[in-house]
Amino acid sequence: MNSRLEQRLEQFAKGDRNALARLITLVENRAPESSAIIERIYPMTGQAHVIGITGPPGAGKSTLVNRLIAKYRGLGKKVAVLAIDPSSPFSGGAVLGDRVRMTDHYKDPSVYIRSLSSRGSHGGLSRAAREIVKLLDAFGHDVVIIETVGVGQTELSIMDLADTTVVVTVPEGGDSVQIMKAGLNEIADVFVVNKADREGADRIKAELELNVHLRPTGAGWRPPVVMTQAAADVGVDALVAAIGKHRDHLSQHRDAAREAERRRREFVEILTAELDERAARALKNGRAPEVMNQVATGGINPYSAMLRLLDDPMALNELLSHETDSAD
Ligand SMILES: Nc1nc2c(ncn2[C@@H]2O[C@H](COP(=O)(O)OP(=O)(O)O)[C@@H](O)[C@H]2O)c(=O)[nH]1
Ligand SMILES: [Mg+2]
Repeated sequence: MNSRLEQRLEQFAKGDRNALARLITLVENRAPESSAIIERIYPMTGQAHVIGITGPPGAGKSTLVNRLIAKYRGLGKKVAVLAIDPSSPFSGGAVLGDRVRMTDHYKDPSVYIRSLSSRGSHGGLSRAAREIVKLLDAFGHDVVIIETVGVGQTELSIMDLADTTVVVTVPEGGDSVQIMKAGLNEIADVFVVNKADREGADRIKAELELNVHLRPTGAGWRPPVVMTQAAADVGVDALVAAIGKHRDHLSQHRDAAREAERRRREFVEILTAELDERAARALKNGRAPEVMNQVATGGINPYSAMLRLLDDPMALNELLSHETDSAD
């Protein structure tokens, strides 16, 4: 680890927001130092309550997040928000809208807001999100809110990072069948029917409640359904209460087997992702490019090339070695 990075980590530990921003950028760009950074700050993590907010575009998630920030600030809590920009080319306006809406809090030194683009990042996104959440936690935020659009596998895997997952629905979303189709049903700890000022809110609430009632109650938690009007700041206190109740439930029903499983899964995920990232970097230098060229021209079959690389200790070592003298 170079001395500039050491210095940044020291500044981070002293609460320097610029250092936090720099470290997030390194992790977001999947710099080779990412793992070393997270290893260092790991002992400081585990304090924040991580809240995931997900649901269809336009449901009012960002409006709700903005309200939640104000509520948690009112309780004296330090709050961070990680907003994952949807990759859809049609969402540009909405993303800009998010930024504008959250500017209320930009000047508050106890609020940190960051957005992470999902464009073209593929599998790297959930890893970057996981590590950014760790940085926000280690920095001393009491609450870390992750906002994602509830579509796709990546978004679902990001919600895995949350202690409490809030699924936001709206009356005009049609019906609760949509939510179930998207797999959001299973991950919800709390349901929100936002835009409760609109017609049909009672019906979707009843549908969700029926659904919750029918499903097996795992560890004894039944997701409540909270009605809100985020734009008018109605029902948000009830949402804060429901989220708090879920947190209490989690701390009273700690499940050692589940926690062990979660740690095992995290370990396997980061191990395979790190191998993948190291190999991808190594393929750009050392002896791999030559083999790549032979594969590209059809001179060697890709399986022979792969086995040759992995069976050659020198080549394997190159693939797995840790190149860190790049960017900072
Ligand atoms: N009628 C109504 N509109 C709302 C409510 N909450 C948010 N909106 C509006 O819904 C639109 C989308 O909100 P936004 O927070 O950007 O949704 P997101 O895409 O889920 O983050 C905005 O124009 C909001 O002003 C609500 O409770 N009632
Ligand atoms: Mg939004």
